[in-house]
Amino acid sequence: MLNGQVDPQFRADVQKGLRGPRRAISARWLYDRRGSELFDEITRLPEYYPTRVETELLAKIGTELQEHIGTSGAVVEFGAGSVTKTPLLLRAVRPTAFVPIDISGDYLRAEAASLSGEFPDLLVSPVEADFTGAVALPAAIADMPKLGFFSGSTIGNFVPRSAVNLLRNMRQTLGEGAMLLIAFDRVKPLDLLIPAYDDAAGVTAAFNLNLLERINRELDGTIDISSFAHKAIWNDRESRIEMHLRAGRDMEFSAAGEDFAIKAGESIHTENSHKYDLRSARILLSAGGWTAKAEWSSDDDGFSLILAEAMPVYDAP
Ligand code: AVJ
Repeated sequence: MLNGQVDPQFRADVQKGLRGPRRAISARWLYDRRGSELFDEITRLPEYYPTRVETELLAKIGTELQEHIGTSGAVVEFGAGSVTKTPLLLRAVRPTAFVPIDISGDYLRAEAASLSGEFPDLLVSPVEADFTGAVALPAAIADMPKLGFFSGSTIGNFVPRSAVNLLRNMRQTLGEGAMLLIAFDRVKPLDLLIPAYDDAAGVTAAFNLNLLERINRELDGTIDISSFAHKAIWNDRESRIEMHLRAGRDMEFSAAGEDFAIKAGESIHTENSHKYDLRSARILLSAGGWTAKAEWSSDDDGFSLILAEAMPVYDAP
């Protein structure tokens, strides 16, 4: 929320998303200030392995990664970076320039400031944009070899069709010949997967329920939040964890100037987190114009980083 102004897209998404019969609200609205704090807390939970495992993996593969891509050039990071993961990559690659792309200018300025201490010679050139579309990069890096970085297994938030669009746009943004280091969370036993999205301390539940708080706060909602419950379910057909908010009783409420009703047991779908095996990850990349060149996985094969290249595309066999 900027200066008390509500994002009109949030209003429209909530109006459409609460109407039913398939109630769903885009996961991007989970990340207001409070939601981002809660996600930060999630990354430190014992059950939430992705952040920890990816950080360890990045620290381990540094030298090998450098051999694949060489030094110099520009690293382009898609989406909110991390204060631990991004420096690990920059230390390994030692690029001339670093271009973080994020929708939040505040976030970008904070990241640029925190990096300038450790990397005084690095040209940091943030771009405030929606990275799901093609992005115009700063002219200063036009002639540099480029490495895209898409961490966190955030690709999993997108249904395959949107994930492919995103990968194609990344290719458009970075250009043919560019490389992309991208994280995929892997399919794994449910006794590991479910607790990662439904932790004992209830932080993920609070993260999910905060969406309703945000609707009440920003869109004058009258939702009885205590009558909703966080659910994390495995959708095997779609190979994904889904977060839902399930109504515990029949309810009527208003939000964004409209009236809504929901019955006990019905739910609002709030997030997808797709899990891949290496073959499906390669096919997804390939559909987006990227060829996997190297792969690194955690010891238990629970999480992978893939280095892909935007090679010329040949459609014929
Ligand atoms: C930020 C999209 C990688 O899907 O694991 C964590 C978000 N949601 N717990 C994920 C999330 C619930 C996270 N990503």
